[in-house]
Order: sequence, then C-alpha cells, then structure tokens
Amino acid sequence: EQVDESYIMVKPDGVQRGFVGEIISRFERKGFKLKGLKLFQCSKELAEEHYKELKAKPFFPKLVDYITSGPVVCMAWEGVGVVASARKLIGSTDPLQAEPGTIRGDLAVQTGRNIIHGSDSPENGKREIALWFNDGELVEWNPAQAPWLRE
Ligand code: YYY
Ligand code: MG
Repeated sequence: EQVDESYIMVKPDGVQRGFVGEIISRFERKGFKLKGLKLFQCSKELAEEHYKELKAKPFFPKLVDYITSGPVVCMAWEGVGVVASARKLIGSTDPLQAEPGTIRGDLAVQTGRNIIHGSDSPENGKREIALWFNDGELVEWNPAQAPWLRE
C-alpha cells in the first residue's frame, strides 16, 4: 500500500464563506493524517509557481488574482491513496458538474470560485507541500486511531 501526501488548500472564497472547519472535518473524518496547517496570505509569485502548468491558459491571470485575493488555508494530508481519494472528496473542477456529496458539489457553483485545491498526483503532492510549507511547519506524529483505520 502506497502512503502518499496531498497538498489541500481552502481558497480565499472558502475562507471568506466560513468553510474552513467543514473542509478540514471532511478529511479528518475520512481518516487521513494532518501533517501541516496554516492560514496564509500568498504572494503573486507563489501563486504563479503553484499553477505554473497553467501559465498559457487564458484564465491564468484571473486565477492568480483569485488565489491572492485573501487568505488561504494550507494543509498537508498523508495517507494510503490520499491524492486520489482527496480528488474524489473534492469533486470535479466545475462545481456544477461535481456530484452532490463532494465538497465542490455541495458548496460551490463556479469553476472560478471552486473553494478548494487538491494535488493531482503523488509527485505534485510532494512538490506542492514543499512549495507551500517550510521545513519546521510539518509535523511527524502517530495518530492514536491508526490501528482502528488499517488492519
Ligand atoms: O485540479 P483542479 O483545481 O480541479 O483543476 P485544474 O484544471 O488544475 O485548474 C486549476 C484551477 O484553475 C481550477 O481549480 C480553477 C481554475 N480554472 C478556471 O478558472 N477556469 C478553467 N476553465 C479551468 C480551471
Ligand atoms: Mg489541478
């Protein structure tokens, strides 16, 4: 079983709309392990680096403005299959296509205001966690519930 890491971020609209607790709760309840958490005002440079694969897209400038428009909540989550599972919990990029029960399906209506980010591969999970967190901000710990989650 492959243990990987996902970078999950509540975007500025998710913070402004008061969904921080609800979003953290969905990942906690699933059984993933929180390794890093902070409220953060991101710079234009960091937003551009995070989304560098989308640099050529017409929506890129608006995306960078959106991500820097207010504080975000940065999270590092670890677990078996966490990257793929988090994408399922989050739902489709376009919230109108996202299934009910998913975070975007329940809480958002527009792609440009889709309230949350989740890494799209284990490689990008590692890359994004290294980009958004400093060394001292990530914690190694053993959740007491571990034996009740995995046999
Ligand atoms: O990984 P995910 O966030 O679901 O979608 P991406 O294709 O990586 O795009 C990143 C981000 O860009 C998306 O969450 C909103 C924004 N975006 C947009 O504003 N308009 C699009 N047509 C596509 C993406
Ligand atoms: Mg993406």
